[in-house]
Amino acid sequence: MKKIFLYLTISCLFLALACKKDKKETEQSEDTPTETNVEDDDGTTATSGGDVVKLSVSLEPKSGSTAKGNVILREENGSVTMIAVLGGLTEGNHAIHLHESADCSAEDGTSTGGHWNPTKEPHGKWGSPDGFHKGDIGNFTADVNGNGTITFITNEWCIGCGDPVKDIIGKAIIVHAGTDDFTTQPTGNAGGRVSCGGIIQ
Ligand SMILES: [Cu+2]
Repeated sequence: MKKIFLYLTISCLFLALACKKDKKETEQSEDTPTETNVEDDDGTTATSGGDVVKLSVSLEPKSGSTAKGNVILREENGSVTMIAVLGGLTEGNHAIHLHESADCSAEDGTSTGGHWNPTKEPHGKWGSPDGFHKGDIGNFTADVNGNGTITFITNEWCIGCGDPVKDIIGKAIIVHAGTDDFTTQPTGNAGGRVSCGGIIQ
């Protein structure tokens, strides 16, 4: 009986110590990312040499639709991230492109011109070896409530760098009524233009 008691006491002690050690390790692993973040922040300001460029674009309804939203564009270290958040859409897939001109004045959005295609390639799926427009972002899905979002990251764009094949300033973001088939030239047969926003700095 005494032996069992002793055994239990030792086991308890061992467990308690193990627990303490675990806690310490957890605390350490929680600390590590914080330190890394601080270093990252320092690195961005000290070594990148390039500023972070951020731009917000509002999209207004077109062609009698209720589709509107907001697009955040952010350039850092040679890469542009686009986050588009749309609402008021019909449920299902919608094409989203960059078009030639930031002019959204026409009721049907046609004042923005065709797809932005500075490299004069055929229309296609982004990254296709057969070619694609620099404005061929792709498709995203709107849910049953008409809300949809898409995140797109590329190093083939810039915000205000002046390079005619990269600079998205002065272009328009267009959301279409339908789906881009990535095949039909030069539009992808994506239907009417239901939402429009000019990329203006
Ligand atoms: Cu389009």
